[in-house]
Amino acid sequence: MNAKRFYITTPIYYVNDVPHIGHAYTTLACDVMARFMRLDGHDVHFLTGTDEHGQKVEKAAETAGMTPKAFTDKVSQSFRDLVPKMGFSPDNFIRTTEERHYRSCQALWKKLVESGDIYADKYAGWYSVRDEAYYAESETELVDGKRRAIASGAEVDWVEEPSYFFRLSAWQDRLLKFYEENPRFIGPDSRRNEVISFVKGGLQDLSVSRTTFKWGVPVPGDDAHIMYVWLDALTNYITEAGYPDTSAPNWKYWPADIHMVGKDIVRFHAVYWPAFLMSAGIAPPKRVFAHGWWTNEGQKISKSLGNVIDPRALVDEFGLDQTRYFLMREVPFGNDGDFRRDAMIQRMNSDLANAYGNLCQRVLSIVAKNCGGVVPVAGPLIDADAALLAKASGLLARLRTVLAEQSFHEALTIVWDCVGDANRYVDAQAPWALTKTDPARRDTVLWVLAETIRRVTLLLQPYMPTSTARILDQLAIAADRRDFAAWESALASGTALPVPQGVFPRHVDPAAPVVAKPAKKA
Ligand code: ME8
Repeated sequence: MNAKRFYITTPIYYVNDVPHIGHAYTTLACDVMARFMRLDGHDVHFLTGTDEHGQKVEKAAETAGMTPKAFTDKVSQSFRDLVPKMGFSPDNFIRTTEERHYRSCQALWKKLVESGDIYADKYAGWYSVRDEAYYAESETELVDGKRRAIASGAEVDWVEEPSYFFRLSAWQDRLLKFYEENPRFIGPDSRRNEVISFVKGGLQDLSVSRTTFKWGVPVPGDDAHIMYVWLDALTNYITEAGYPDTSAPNWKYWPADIHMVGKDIVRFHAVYWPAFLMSAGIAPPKRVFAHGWWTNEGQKISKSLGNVIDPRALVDEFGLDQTRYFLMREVPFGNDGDFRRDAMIQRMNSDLANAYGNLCQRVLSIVAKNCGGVVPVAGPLIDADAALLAKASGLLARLRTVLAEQSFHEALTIVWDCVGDANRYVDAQAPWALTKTDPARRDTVLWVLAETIRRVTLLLQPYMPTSTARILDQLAIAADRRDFAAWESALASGTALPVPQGVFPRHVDPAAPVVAKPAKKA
């Protein structure tokens, strides 16, 4: 079978510090997307990894009293450890300190030289080590009358050194044409507009090498120069595809379908990266999608405030799938969002325990108690049955549409709308009361509900892989009937079901007990 390919990437993370919620968030979004596309029959390649070069990492190693190599080995491992902890399913984990990556960067550099887009000069200007980025004087301001910084607070240093430049200014019109011809290249639209106006404002040539430190990929033929860490880092996406060997097996994945990024690094991915690639004669990625930033209980997250959110602690306290669900549900993907404990607990109790968990538990318990623990037989359907089944059946198409736009929260809203309908249907049909009066009708109602739970649960697998696996086990769905090819394989009456068990416990906050509201009724 020649499945449609889907290559999705996370940013590669700086190893100057341990993972925080921002890292977990981007990778989680990619993970949900990758799992959804796999279930939908695509040949998926999902890449994450670590960005290990540059001044920032070199300094962090120095502060830790370690060599850059030993330091990056250690911190990179903490990002790798986040993979099982968060239930991520990448196909590979790349490190920019790998040999194959040096080869790829140097090959790309040579292509840029061949195309006439690299020239030697001298850089004199401001540089932020925190952002690993150059800033124009006009973007900086004096803080306390001495140090210069940019608006986000990152300090900048004056840098004056010999440097190679990339002729970015020459790419302005071609980039604008590219955005015009590829309206889906940047999402969401607000970011697309920002990028377009930035490029329209005029592009300066970009300094792409440094001479004042050593921790990076040497410029081919001039190893006094180390490649600019962003040129090095962006290249990871094609290194993984086998570059410069375009006959490598993974090259079939290029161009990438989505680079998922945070809003702060859009410019690098949507301006510099397509310019580098086009200059080297390589197709640019198909889409760059930028998500917003989390605050913590209304406050900007920062190390100095000591309010950094450790995703591992969230999983330990609230559970893996609960954390995954909350992060994807609470904030429209693309917007900024605020992490609040009470909101987390509210969602766990109201959406998961009360609405979805309770639906599964109620239905499966009645089946166990009243139908001999087997999938009941459905008799003739009345309008209410057909309406619920039709709603559930239409979910897959709707999710395909919204997830193609990375609208992760909307997909969940759509599914929960159906869960709400199913709960109202249980109340209206009251199957428990039918045992004495009309057991055949009771069986039909329970079949309709179990089939609805099957469809809903298939779709929730990308978000909550562990809990949904348990629910699908309780519905006795075979492992090879859990992808979307099995969407129309309705529950077979007579199948024996295991004893049901609750999957989403209610959470009582020991710190500040919260009385959760019951699931909303429309
Ligand atoms: O930028 N909320 O690495 P990084 C949400 N190495 N997301 C956040 C966040 C917050 N409070 N804080 C940070 C790099 N992020 C480069 C990438 S790719 C070729 C090179 C996000 O470790 C941020 O937007 O600084 C970015 O996507 C990632 O976490 C941080 O990556």
